Amino acid sequence: MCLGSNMGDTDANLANAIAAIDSLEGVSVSETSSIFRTEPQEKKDQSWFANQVVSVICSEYVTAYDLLNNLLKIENTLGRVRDERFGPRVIDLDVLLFGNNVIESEDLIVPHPRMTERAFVLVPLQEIAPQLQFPDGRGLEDVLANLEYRVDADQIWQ
Ligand code: PH2
Ligand code: MG
Ligand code: MG
Repeated sequence: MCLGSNMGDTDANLANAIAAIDSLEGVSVSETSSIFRTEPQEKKDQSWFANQVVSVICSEYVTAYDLLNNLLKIENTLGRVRDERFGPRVIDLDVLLFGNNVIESEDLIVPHPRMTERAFVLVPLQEIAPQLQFPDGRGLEDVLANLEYRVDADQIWQ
């Protein structure tokens, strides 16, 4: 999943979210990327984000919807207020992939519909899963090669 924050103590928000995800029943955090400082996308006039990508191992009885609902609860607990779409947020927890599943329901779309356009997702993802393939068979490297972005140390412009 992709974690993002651009309000308050962003790094503490990410760390608190990871601890909360790891303490969910049947879910354990396996890999965590480093934290990147990323230029805001979609809505440009807001603070830069701290973004991080983590992978989790789920018990077989945890569904993508269980995960989604628990992530929404964690967002609320950490003080997320939903007002403006794409606007500033204390914490955003997005399911990117769920194994090789393809889900297109009203509540949840997996793979995340905008992930292949977002360097702030793909660059951290590459750190923890360089060999990753999307359900349609495309590799992470090919998808990144089609994007215009710049990485300098922990900063990502796009
Ligand atoms: N999240 C958004 C909109 N734009 N930009 C960056 N850099 N990072 C984000 O996490 C982000 C964003 C909506 O979820
Ligand atoms: Mg998001
Ligand atoms: Mg979200």
